[in-house]
Amino acid sequence: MPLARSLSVTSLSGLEEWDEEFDLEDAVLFEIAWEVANKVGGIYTVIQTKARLTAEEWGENYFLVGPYVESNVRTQVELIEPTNPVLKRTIDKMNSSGCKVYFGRWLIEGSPYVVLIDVAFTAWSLDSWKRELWDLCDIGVPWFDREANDAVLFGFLTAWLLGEVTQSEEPPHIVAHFHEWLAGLGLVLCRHRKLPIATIFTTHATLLGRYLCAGSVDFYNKLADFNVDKEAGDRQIYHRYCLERAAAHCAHVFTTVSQITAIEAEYLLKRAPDIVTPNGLNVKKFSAVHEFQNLHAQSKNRIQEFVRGHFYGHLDFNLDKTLFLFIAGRYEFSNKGADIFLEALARLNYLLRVNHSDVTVIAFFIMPARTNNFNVETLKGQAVRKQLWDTAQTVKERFGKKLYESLLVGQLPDVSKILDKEDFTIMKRAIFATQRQCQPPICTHNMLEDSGDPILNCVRRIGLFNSSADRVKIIFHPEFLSSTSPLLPMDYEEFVRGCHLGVFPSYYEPWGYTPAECTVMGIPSISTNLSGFGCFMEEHIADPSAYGIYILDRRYRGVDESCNQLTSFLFQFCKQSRRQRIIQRNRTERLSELLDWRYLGRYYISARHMALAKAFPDTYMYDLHKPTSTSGFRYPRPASVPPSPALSRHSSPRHSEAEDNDEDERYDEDVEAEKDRVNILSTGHNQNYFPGLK
Ligand code: G6P
Ligand code: 1S3
Repeated sequence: MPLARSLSVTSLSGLEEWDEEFDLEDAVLFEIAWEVANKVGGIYTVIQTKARLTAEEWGENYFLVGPYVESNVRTQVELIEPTNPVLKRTIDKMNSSGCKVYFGRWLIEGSPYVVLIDVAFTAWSLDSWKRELWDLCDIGVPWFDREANDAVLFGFLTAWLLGEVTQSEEPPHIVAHFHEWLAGLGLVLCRHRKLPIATIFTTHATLLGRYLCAGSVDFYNKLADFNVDKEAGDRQIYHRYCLERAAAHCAHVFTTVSQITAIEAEYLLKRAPDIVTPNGLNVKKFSAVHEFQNLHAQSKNRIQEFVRGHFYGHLDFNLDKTLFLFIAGRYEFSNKGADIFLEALARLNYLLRVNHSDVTVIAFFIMPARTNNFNVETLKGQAVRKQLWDTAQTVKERFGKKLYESLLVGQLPDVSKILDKEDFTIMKRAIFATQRQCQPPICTHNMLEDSGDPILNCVRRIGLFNSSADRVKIIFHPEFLSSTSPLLPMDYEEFVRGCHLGVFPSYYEPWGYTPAECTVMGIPSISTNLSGFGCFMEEHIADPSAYGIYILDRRYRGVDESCNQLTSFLFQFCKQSRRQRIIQRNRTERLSELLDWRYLGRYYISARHMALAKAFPDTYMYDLHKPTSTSGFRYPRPASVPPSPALSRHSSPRHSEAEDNDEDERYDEDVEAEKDRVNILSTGHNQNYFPGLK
């Protein structure tokens, strides 16, 4: 097989240079997951964003293995003949034995090779493989669990594939990295068949953790007490749980995506991870600092347009003083913290009202639920807005024509006559069309389970119905965003950029990509100390809130107290001036390098080296005492402005409350960035803080 290269990964302050000398010349990496070229949830993001860095490191020796899903392949994968002779032989052999295995390039950054397996095509083997699984490990998979059946097929097929690769004349050193329980059986079989393969298993969320948290249990305080077999049995997921636990125990190296999931795994899967592999992102840095601020302004304008339509007839608030908050993700009402977000919004509404605030808050809930399309009232809102725009354009044209004709004959127009009766009629008709008997809708779609929907029921209970008196308005969009939507034609990234604050007060969140994505786009966010992301940021930033990373305490406080803390974060945020928001966004964006795979990829590299050394001790050595944790590394507190944005004074001596103009904002941004830079350098915190700046 062609040669692979080793890689030097960006180092940040407080961490020694990362330039691992590990000879990977005859090693090959397979990464196996159900979400390869198949978006289901967060694992897709992990694999897709990491591909570029991994492909740089492993070159032609990197292969992703996933399920063949025709609709995905049509849009994301270029099918080609296998480039590698060993793989070609393997795939041909499997295909001539009744399987359907495809080879191609996944059309994402890094264009990694993918091996895609059509599990349905081999469904005829399901019964015999299930019997084998039972004979081997006493795990019985019930016929009705479709996902588990897929996991069995996928597991046997990936083990078959890897087994064939090891049969070549000069087999390479193989590392096989399996993600999540759905791919875990392949690992168990590789070990049982004693294949010469270094194996890694990563869990992104434990099955039991997710199920237990969704119920009403005091999860984190009871972690040590759960009778795991009974709990899994009660929830009818015992067979899945066994597959997950077996994979965790059979792996040479076991990893979790965060420290909090490490603790969870230790109690629920009964194995502590060998290393934590936090999730990164593929960060694209803009060459100019202001570029992402401009993008915020552009996207915000588009959200404002939508709001103009949604609230037609009730636009009695100042859009320039309206803040857009949002929560987004899988619709797990309490796991994702939508419950306490709503409660905090009700309390915020009260605070804004009694304090006679002129700020309005619009909170978007982007969580997919079962619907049968947009509702009429919502679509009508956008149609009315469009009609008003068209009317304004018509009158403007007529007005312009009359003005032009008057100037042509050398006269100033008679302003009292320039709009005639017809113009007024057109305008009055348009205004009449904006009359509305009902309040602006909460939900943009017709919900199939309206009466049982947790968000809608909570809104009914707290009474936030988008009335004029309310300072907090709610819009529930129960579908993921798309740039082709007739209602809100924006993709997720554009939408996030246009908002002011992402709110993710999750109770169960092994990592949490949503606040991480906000950070790299320079949008502040609220997460919790029960989420992997929140804990990671708390560990690595001296004063997270100064950087727009608000971390809610859901670990040591009761629900009501956490809710009060969330309300206070929101209220403080509402009190910021535009200038303070701009400065805060600049700071938030500065953290993005911390979340870049170029930096976080090092943990995956370590896990692979560790696995190779365990599986092939004669060829590879790994110093198990080598520091791989980031402990000790911390971003310093920003120098220029006191930590809490609510208390901070403006850093420019020229400032007065009245002058909130962009010139001054720009000046402040630059002054602030420079002060922080000087501080970092002079405190010696940061020999290598910004790449290229030593
Ligand atoms: C960006 C733009 C500014 C704009 C500001 C609005 O910084 O570059 O021109 O004034 O966004 O910020 P806001 O927090 O009020 O949406
Ligand atoms: C899981 O996806 P989820 O949203 O179901 O895996 C993600 C990727 O590791 C992680 O970010 C998330 O917290 C987990 O919950």
